[in-house]
Amino acid sequence: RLLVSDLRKAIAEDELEVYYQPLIDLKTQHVIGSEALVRWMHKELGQVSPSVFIPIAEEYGLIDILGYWVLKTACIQNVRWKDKYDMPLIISVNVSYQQFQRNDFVDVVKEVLQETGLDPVRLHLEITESTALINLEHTRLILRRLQHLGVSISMDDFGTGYSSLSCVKDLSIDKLKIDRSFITNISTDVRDAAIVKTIIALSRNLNMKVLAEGVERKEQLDKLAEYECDEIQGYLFSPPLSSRKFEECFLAPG
Ligand code: G
Ligand code: G
Ligand code: MN
Ligand code: NA
Repeated sequence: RLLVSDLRKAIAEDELEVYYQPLIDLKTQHVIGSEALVRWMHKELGQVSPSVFIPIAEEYGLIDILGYWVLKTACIQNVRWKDKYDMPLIISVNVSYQQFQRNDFVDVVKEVLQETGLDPVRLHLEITESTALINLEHTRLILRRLQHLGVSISMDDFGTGYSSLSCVKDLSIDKLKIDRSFITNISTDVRDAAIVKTIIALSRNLNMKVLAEGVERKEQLDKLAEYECDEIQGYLFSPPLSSRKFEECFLAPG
């Protein structure tokens, strides 16, 4: 409960920071954008993981304001980078189920796009299967409205839910992000390799992009290249970085 009031303060007092993890085009090995990942440096506890405080924010009604702040901060940063480096990058932002269920969610996204001047085609929103399946009719409608704005939809942690195939059957998804649990042993486990190969083929056949999450080793990358995965993300290339570090490492010339 202490964390709840601390989190409330952290949101109000700017103790949160958005980190950016590069998304890499596998073929060219170029950075094509980043995923925004929120970080909290607690004054006494140090770094608190979002896997701890996001669920708290969801439980105590703080996720709307937190999610809005992340979305807006990430969009502003992306526009800044575009202006400074003439680099049109993708910005991929996680959306919690509660944000997604709000009936003004599309309006909020639209407003953030207008206020920040971000080109909607640069914004990707990540939702999980469980979020998508809470109310399939609602999801279908919301995705259509977001895509009408020009925004793309990525299915996060793909393959870990109970109805992964229903999601791709019933919804208009632009990108599958293959969960890292399938990637971990891809170079040694023939079953994992077969599953990943199949998800990549599925994406191809349904005109979706496909990204592999949690790529940490060269052997994994080689397999994914062999299977012609579009994009990768993971420690092999870079962990999530502060905006300053991201800029230094991937944008600043020289
Ligand atoms: O970055 P890290 O692996 O520590 O994140 C842990 C979990 O927190 C992941 O599931 C990630 O999707 C989630 N997460 C990180 N940032 C955000 C955010 O801004 N919004 C939401 N809803 N989840 C986030
Ligand atoms: O659930 P989601 O995919 O949004 O969560 C992304 C999380 O995965 C982030 O918290 C990020 O820190 C973490 N992550 C990113 N790359 C790697 C990686 O190569 N290995 C592992 N174990 N985690 C990673
Ligand atoms: Mn994600
Ligand atoms: Na994921």
